[in-house]
Amino acid sequence: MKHSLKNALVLAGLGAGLVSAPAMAHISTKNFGTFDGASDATASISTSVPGNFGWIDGSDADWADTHRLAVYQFTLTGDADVQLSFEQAVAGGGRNGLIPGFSLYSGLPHDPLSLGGPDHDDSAGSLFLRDVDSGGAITEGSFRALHDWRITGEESLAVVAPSVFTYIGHAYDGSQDYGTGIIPGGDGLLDNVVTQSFHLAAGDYSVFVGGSDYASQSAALRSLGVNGTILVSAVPEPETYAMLLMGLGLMGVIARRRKVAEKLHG
Ligand SMILES: [Ca+2]
Ligand SMILES: [Ca+2]
Repeated sequence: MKHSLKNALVLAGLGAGLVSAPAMAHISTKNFGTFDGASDATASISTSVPGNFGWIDGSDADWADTHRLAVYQFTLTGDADVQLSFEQAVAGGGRNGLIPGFSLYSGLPHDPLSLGGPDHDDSAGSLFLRDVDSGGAITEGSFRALHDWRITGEESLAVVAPSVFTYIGHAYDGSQDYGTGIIPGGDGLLDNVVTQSFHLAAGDYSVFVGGSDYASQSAALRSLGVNGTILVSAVPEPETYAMLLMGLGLMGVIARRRKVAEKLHG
């Protein structure tokens, strides 16, 4: 693409962002909370997404618009086994039907207060990052379902501190092939629920959730309910295993001594 055209697109995007910013739901997260990984815990939060394709759209070559996804976050202060589950929210008039998909990343979006505004795909900074990271290709947004990606709320091409999402894993409901072969990570059972477990170290994590129906991009945008659940399971510490093994060993010694004693006195 010619440089002048790219600049025009950046300026057009900047203009569109400024005009439509108040009406758009830029990145704001639902916070599952902070978990220490030493005890079991769970949390559930319901929200909604516009359209049924936000997640799967980010698995293709031109990425996707984060406005079509919901964002959850959580923090671990120690290692933990974490199960994430997302399902359609059937409550509410006509809001059911989501075919959920999600990706898990380490990293968090900016606190909107720290930049004067939340992260969004069409900030001048995000348009610049998209241009750099795509090698100049046209992108639909900043979201990438299967890779690391970056976004910012900074309205300047001189991006100082983008939010960086480092890809960990993904899963989606059912099975999808939009012409490039079966997209890996489908659970093969189209029942409006998807669940996946991860073993994670202490840190901050973001989960981007949206629809997995690639073909529905041509349909009218409908707000679809989603219920997210996190289940944190304690991981036994190495010392716990050691104590367990020592305990078993001690019981063996006691049993052998008892046998010896019985022989001596029997
Ligand atoms: Ca796309
Ligand atoms: Ca399923």
